[in-house]
Amino acid sequence: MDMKEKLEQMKAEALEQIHAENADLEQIKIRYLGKKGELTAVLRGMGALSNEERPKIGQLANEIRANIEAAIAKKAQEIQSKALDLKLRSERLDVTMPAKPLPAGHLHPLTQVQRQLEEIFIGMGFSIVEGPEVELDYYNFQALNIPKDHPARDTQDTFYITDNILLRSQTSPVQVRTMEHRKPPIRIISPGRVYRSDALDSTHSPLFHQLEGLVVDEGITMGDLKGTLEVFAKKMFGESTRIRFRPHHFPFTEPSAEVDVSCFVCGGSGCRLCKGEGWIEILGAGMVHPFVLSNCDIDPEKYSGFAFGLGIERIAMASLGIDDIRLFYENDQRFLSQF
Ligand code: 2U9
Repeated sequence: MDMKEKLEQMKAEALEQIHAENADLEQIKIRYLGKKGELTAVLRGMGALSNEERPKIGQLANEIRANIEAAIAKKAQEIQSKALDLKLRSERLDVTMPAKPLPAGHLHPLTQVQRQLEEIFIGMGFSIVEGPEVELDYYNFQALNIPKDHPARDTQDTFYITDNILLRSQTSPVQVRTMEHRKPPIRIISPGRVYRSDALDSTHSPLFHQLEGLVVDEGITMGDLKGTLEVFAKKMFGESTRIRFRPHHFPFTEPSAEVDVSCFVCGGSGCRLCKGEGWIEILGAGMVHPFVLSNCDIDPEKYSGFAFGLGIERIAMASLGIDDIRLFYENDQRFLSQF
């Protein structure tokens, strides 16, 4: 085989390898074009050629080198664009697809019930007021007609910080503070955290939430209290709900009452929720004691008022059918996500 044929054959071989499916271009380059490559070896043997043939073969060899180089470059380009194509296809993204919904949380059941209560009273013209949870003994007890030696202090035993500073055991100090700097007419509710040194069990917690209400104006009567609570009960538990007042005693109201609603599960005939009673106790209320009005510089001869107080946990447990108060504070998603 003369040199020309050898070169042509080498070219054909090289091109065939380049065009093969899984061509290793780097290997092919070394094999044919490298310093110890086949083309280089052929060129080395050119000394044996005649003067006439040498430039022709030289030219042919250069052409073949250029051909192989071009074929390798073209194939490399193809491999690259094929890979890019594959990558693009596998990463294809439809930007018009709707986004995956993010799991959204919701309000704590106690907050839901608190908001529901607030809405009802706002609808009746009350405004919301808030106050400190760390209080003076004066605002939590003394101004409310509960002096230092009063037995009511036992049932509302709270956490003392000093002799005169404590965690409030009711939200009533908020109303006292309001009466001190705002004169009647007053129509407010005070929702918030309160504290009592009770052991934690299924119905007691050392931290719980209250919502209290206060109305003070000229000519406020027990009839206003009953009407207000009746509207509240119907809005909260359903239009067929009735209310019942039972005489009671609170130091800060006179007269005082505990208030029941007709059972919203059985309608009054007796069931598991109302323990066969037909009635569920939901709040305490009464006419603001004249001493309390005087303590706040409001003339009890001119003004009268009513007040009420309820435990938000108690309302939430009754209306949501929850039998253990501790569930509210454990932050267990299996519980919370049900509401
Ligand atoms: C002022 C005057 C009077 C607030 C009242 C109650 C009756 C009451 C309890 C309900 C369940 C507390 O959470 S509970 O244990 N509250 O029965 N609260 S009257 O009376 C006031 C408040 C402020 C200045």
